[in-house]
Amino acid sequence: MRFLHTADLHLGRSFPYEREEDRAIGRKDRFRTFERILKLGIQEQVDYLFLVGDIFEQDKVTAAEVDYVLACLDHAPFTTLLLLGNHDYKLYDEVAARLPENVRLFSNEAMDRYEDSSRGVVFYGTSWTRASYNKILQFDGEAGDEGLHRVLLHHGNWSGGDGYFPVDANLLHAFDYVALGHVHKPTMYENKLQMCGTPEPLDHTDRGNLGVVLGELDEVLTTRYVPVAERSLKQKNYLRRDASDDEAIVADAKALVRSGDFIYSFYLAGAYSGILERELRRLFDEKGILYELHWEKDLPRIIERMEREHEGDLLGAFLARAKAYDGDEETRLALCDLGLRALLGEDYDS
Ligand SMILES: [Mn+2]
Repeated sequence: MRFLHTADLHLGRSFPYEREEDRAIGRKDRFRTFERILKLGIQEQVDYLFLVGDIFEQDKVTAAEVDYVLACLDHAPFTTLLLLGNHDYKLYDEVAARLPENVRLFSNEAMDRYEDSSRGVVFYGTSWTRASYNKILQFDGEAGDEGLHRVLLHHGNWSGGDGYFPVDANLLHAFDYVALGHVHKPTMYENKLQMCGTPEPLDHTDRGNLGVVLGELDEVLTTRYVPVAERSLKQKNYLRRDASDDEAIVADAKALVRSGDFIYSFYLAGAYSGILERELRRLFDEKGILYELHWEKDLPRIIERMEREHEGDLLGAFLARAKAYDGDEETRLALCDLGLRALLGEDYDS
């Protein structure tokens, strides 16, 4: 029995880009990745595609998009085993009403069992019915499984007592493969227990060449992690001591941003420069690449210096009022930062 195992596509959502037009691209990326996963399944002639929860982002995906996904699965030459997780459980009735013949949706009422005796395998799984569960998935063993390989599909953590429906770690012995979803980082606990991770980056920590698990379960189990992501994250840190570093930073960034296959995250530390920031943004925008730019500023130190330098003028008066603003420390700092930028523009260099 050959299979592909994926989860956490969160179709309808995007990588959290700063700009709305980038988020529209990020949203599309996830559908392209879904299509690539289907293609991979066809190429690899798998018998099953495991979709282990959070395939959709229930509050962001449209009904037409759900239909599109189901139509794609309908045309696939393999069987899809689908269960819904904490981000798509509300779509249960909608999906159940439109379910293609070759898609099996695991019940959201009890642990569901699906036997494929011709391939000598039995699958267990359950869909979520709510956003969090303070219970542990348990399995008492079923009669009638003799001579069959047992596979568990589950959306939740392995072991651990969180509110996200973890699996009872003691039942590892009962299964030949445990296909988990939910945590976005791929984690191969052991060969027969795998958290596949998201196949397309969803936040700044989803690094690496993300993919899906391709496996074969017969006498033995073999699995392989196959990259499928549309884009991967590239991160670069720059330290700007003063204006004399600008030329080198721009040259380095220019040499780096060659490919649209990446999401570039630039982290700048040291002396802030509005001029450098604008120059970098213009460079990246011209190349049409997807990026984000963050300054790690030592704001308290900058504000302190500004207060000293601008005691008695308009800027000093603004800072005094902003510092007295009724909010938390982070809000006050952000307010000072925003005001300094508005009042000083490109001269806002620390
Ligand atoms: Mn989840």
